[in-house]
Amino acid sequence: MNPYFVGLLVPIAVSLLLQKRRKVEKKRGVPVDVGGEPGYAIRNHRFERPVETHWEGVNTLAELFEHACKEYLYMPLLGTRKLISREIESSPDGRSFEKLHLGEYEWKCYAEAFKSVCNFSSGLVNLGRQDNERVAIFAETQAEWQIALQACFRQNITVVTIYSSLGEEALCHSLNETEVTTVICGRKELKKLIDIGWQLDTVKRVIYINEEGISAEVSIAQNSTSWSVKSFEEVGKLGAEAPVDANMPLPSDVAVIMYTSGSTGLPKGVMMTHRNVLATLSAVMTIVPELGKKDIYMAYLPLAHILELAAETLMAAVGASIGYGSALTLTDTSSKIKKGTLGDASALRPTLMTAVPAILDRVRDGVRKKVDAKGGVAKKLFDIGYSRRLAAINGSWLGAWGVEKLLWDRLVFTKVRAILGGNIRFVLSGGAPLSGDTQRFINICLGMFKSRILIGLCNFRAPIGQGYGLTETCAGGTFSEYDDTSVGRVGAPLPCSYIKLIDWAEGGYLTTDSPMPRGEIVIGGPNVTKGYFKNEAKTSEVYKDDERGLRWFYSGDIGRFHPDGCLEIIDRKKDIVKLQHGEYVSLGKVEAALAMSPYVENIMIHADPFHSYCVALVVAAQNELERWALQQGLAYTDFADLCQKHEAVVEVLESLTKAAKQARLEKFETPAKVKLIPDPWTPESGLVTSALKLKREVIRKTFEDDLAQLYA
Ligand SMILES: *[C@@H]1O[C@H](CO)[C@@H](O)[C@H](O)[C@H]1NC(C)=O
Ligand SMILES: *[C@@H]1O[C@H](CO)[C@@H](O)[C@H](O)[C@H]1NC(C)=O
Ligand SMILES: *[C@@H]1O[C@H](CO)[C@@H](O)[C@H](O)[C@H]1NC(C)=O
Ligand SMILES: *[C@@H]1O[C@H](CO)[C@@H](O)[C@H](O)[C@H]1NC(C)=O
Ligand SMILES: CC(=O)N[C@H]1CO[C@H](CO)[C@@H](O)[C@@H]1O
Repeated sequence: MNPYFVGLLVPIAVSLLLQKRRKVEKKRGVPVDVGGEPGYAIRNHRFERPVETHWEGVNTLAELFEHACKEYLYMPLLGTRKLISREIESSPDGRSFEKLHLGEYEWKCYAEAFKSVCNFSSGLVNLGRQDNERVAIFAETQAEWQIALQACFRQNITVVTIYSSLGEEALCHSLNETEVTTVICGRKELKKLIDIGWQLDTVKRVIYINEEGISAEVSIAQNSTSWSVKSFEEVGKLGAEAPVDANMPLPSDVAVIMYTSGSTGLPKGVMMTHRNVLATLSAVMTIVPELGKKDIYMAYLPLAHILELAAETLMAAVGASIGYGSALTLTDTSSKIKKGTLGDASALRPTLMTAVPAILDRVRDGVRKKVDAKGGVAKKLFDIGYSRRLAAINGSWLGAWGVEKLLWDRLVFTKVRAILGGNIRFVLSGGAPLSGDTQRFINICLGMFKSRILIGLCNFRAPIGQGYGLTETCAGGTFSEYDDTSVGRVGAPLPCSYIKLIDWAEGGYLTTDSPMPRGEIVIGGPNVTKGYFKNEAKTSEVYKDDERGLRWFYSGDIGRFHPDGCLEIIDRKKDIVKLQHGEYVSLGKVEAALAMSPYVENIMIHADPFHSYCVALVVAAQNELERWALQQGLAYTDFADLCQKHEAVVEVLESLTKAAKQARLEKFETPAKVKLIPDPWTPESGLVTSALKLKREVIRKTFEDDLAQLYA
């Protein structure tokens, strides 16, 4: 026989055999017997007891950082881009945009970072900080943030974190409630502080991070407040001149009080101990493959978000490098990047990044738009490549066939990967459930086949891991493993958590449901935080200690367990409304289904218990709607006017009804009326959180009159 022929046959045969074996589903979570309220509980398949620390002899975050700095001395840790120029561009309609030209990354190594941390931490003490006084970090994600954080840990100082996008009232509340004496901030934030200065009883010191143009604010603060105002460098210098011994915390000491932007009411401060955060980091260590010195991490999400804080702390523990950027400068086409210059990802070429679903949705839409715009051969190629890969991931060996794989890689996917720098091997998505569609798209476009032994035998590695966790559980929860290519699920419990479902009879979710147990998600383990700061009532409402000494957090989310032990989030208790005739409408589910309509940029379903139908507020997708209007020859003055047109409303409603039919929604779930909104919902407008989740209460209030009209 022709030896080439044999050479071809063997891998095919082996891969077919393997494929048969793969059909036996891997168990990722297994049932476990736990205390507390009865339910159906699952643990990680590899760990019988929740893990607490991955690093021997390390029990706090302060020890962890010191340990890493001593080991990785001259490896790069913190990278920042230098600003080359700032320009103002104006568009034809008179609006102006700021564009940045940024340089290469400049690095601080572990040893240098450690020195900065020690100096800053000594400086804080020298400034006159007393025991028990808390420090707030209120700034955008940047290297100084991380240095300040580690500096506080070394002096057993509890750090209060605040979302940059929180409103004035919430900001006042958080600083006041925690009696913060020292605030570390950037320019924008200093401005906000000055505005509310008269309400801040406890603040004595402000440390500002030097940014272009901050001197104006500094001089206002110096003239009009009683604060002692110092720059970040001054404090470091103060510490270098008079070093102070470290005052290391205990594992049970509170490391961070994190104020989360609640969708209702004032934000609540979640108290996280060093042990809590360490347990989460240790768990993630076991899950992301081969995390270490070779990794470069793209840091751009808000550090006041537990996902980012945990990710960066972990990177600094394993010898990886952290390059700082921002959501507005992430890619070459990001809105603040000067045309023809590099975005953060292209300059950094990261291997790892975190993302919230909204950002991945944008990447997906961006690629789709580009491909559609090219049309012709390019689009055909993309479509074929995409479907071949989909088939390959699905387990058909042909698509994974080496040569073909390389071909598609060259032709199509290299270009897509280049958007995020070309080296991404893992994206951690959290903050909200990722749509299956986006997850599949990113998997296919960014995924890599790891060939083993023979070129034809390739293992597909999903580049995206979806986590489910909450600030209250210190981001501990579930995590989808890298070899899990299914979509729409959030994976098995992290090794630091048990996940339990308990009955929610009123909503119709029971652990005895078939084919899968369903119920409210309750999370237990060493990662579950102490509770809300100065809020006993709320804490005891959602946290419970069981008779075996384990602490549980009641998430309010509804989930179900697949037979392999992976969790799927299917609903939220708060987001289910009972209509007049007793039917339940799950707002999130309906919104996700209707978002498939091309006219929808954002959508909120509103259901009123006194009516038998629901209605929708739709932020209209300008491009699509204007294109349709053009086709129809519909005349209008501007987009706001188009959104008012009866014809446009009818068109969108029809499109929504179609999407609802496709998703097999019930009639009562399909909105009967719709209001089109021309202006996008952004965190700045306060209508969505910084993770771009809807703030239902705020939106309802803002569009009160419109909603009333829809029900009139
Ligand atoms: C750390 O600070 C807290 C209060 O801020 C205090 O209760 C605790 O005892 C301190 N820990 C150590 C090891 O000094
Ligand atoms: C700040 O807190 C104190 C009590 O700790 C309270 O009396 C005061 O009204 C609060 N101020 C604001 C602006 O919330
Ligand atoms: C602050 O005070 C200094 C000196 O008293 C003065 O030169 C400066 O203009 C003042 N700045 C502002 C913003 O009022
Ligand atoms: C992949 O598999 C799923 C279910 O196993 C199936 O529904 C889908 O059609 C398959 N897709 C392709 C492109 O083969
Ligand atoms: C706050 C909290 O729940 N702490 C617990 C963490 O886990 C250890 C051991 O699993 C418990 O002893 C703590 O009480």
